[in-house]
Amino acid sequence: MNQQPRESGSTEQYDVVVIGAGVSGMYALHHLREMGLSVRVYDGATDVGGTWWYNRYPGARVDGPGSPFYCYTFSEELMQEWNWKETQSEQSAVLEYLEHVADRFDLRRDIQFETWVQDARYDEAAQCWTVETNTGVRASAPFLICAVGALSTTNRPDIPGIHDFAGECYHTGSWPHEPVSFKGKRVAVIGTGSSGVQSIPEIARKADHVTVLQRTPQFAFPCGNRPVTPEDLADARENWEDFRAKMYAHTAGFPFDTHERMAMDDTPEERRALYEKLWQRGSFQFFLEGYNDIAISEEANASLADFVRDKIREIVQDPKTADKLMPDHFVITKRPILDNGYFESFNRDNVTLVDLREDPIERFTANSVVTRSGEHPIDMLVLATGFDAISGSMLRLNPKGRDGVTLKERWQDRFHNYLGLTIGGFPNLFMIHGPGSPGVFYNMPLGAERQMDWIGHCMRHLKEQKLGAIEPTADSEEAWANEVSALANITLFPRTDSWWTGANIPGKPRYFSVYLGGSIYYQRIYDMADQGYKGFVFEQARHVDDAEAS
Ligand code: NA7
Repeated sequence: MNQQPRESGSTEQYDVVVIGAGVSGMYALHHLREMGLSVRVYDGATDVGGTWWYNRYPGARVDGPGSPFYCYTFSEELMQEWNWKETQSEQSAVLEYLEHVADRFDLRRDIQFETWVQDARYDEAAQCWTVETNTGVRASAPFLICAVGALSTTNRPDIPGIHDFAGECYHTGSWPHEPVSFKGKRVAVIGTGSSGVQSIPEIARKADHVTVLQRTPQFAFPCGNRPVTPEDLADARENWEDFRAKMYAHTAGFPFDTHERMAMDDTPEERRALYEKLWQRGSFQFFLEGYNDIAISEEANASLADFVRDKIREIVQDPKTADKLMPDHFVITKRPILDNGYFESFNRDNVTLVDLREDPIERFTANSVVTRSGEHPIDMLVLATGFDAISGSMLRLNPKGRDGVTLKERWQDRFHNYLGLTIGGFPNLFMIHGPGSPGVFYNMPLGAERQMDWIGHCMRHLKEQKLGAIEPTADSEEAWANEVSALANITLFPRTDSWWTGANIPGKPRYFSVYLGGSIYYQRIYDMADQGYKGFVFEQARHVDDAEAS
């Protein structure tokens, strides 16, 4: 294959087109270049970072298990030289890391920024994908990799009058690059997921007044941010091979131990003691090192839910406000939230909580939000309303596969796919962190590496066997769908409305679309490869490529 782009008419020719220059697309580019392939990456932003480029709202930080293990693992040198400062890195620190990766591996020369892919279409005769962009650039390649992000397509609520609101309006998922001043302003925040919970305390410290418009009360846990000490870094560096092996083996891709006890194995006193210890330490270890049946057993779940509800009552001074903040779903069945003083914010005089379940929004005016109980004058509206997650960015791209069938048509009732990587009728298209993969339930940089390595393996197989196209069979897609659902149905996750189930987007198929097998997934996808790519069908290559011809 050829490392140089080729021109055919006004269409640039590459071996692979990648859409997205976030964590996944950046690694895809690096890996494919190492394979000797010519690659072009397109991204709408002005620089690398994807999610970390867009989500620069106040308080944004890593809210999963954190640094130094929320990172790439492909380069030991990268690990050895990068100094993480905090366990729950701020958005700017993660972006700095990704910019460093782009510099270090000279990624930007193959990325075209400020370029949206508006159309992606498969040509069956030519066995290739052609993408059209908003800059007029058109490119073709046998392979298309969609690294479009699981949390990229913002969800903007359609509330009467919202477009008449004349004040400043920002979505946390596409926050301005210029500084936003809250000084002297009355701010309304819609949404109390991770973004709302992270931003509300920060906004409350600066604004004149904050009105929190809450639809669903949330469980939130102390983020437990602490400095990454020189000793932590030295340990990670000296024992990097061991840490890396542990990450590969761990169900969520982090080098942590898992707790082998179930909640009811312990007495109520022992349970509370463990919860209290984990609460004091904070961080995502609460879930990874807590009881292993919280997401499975109703009784176990209730024991933790009660503990957190008690904490909310302890922290929030006004009992009526505390009542409104009481979550009533199974704990952790919405994305667990790590907070930095969220519940304490409601003890401030300048923060008001509106419970939209009893006092719904009726409309916006030019300078207020009107709920059933009355009008709240505001200068700024912050939409912390989340994303059309996991499948939303693929649907926004809406590629056209065989016979011009669009992904929207193919995915009307369910996000049909095989191994979370490929889609029937869309040959040679690969998704990273798409539906049907562990995606958002796994260390995302590591997950991207592992999926991309498999994709590279698959491309090599096609090349060696002189095959021109690969796609899954309908049977294998159905079997995979059953496996995804069977795993999810063991748990309580499908029983709660969340962006994991698509319930946050009106009209979206409602089912739990993440593969919950954790690291077993990576064994499964390589097993399929070892069995001759079981579940796929192939077409012979119709064209001899330039490299072979020369
Ligand atoms: P989330 O977790 O989807 O939270 C969105 C919030 O916005 C949530 O509280 C929603 O309530 C609320 N929402 C959404 N639409 C509306 C309308 N129309 N009216 C009122 N409230 C609404 O998104 P985040 O950005 O906070 O977090 C996404 C992930 O990014 C996060 O998990 C991290 O991984 C990073 P609901 O709960 O649906 O009733």
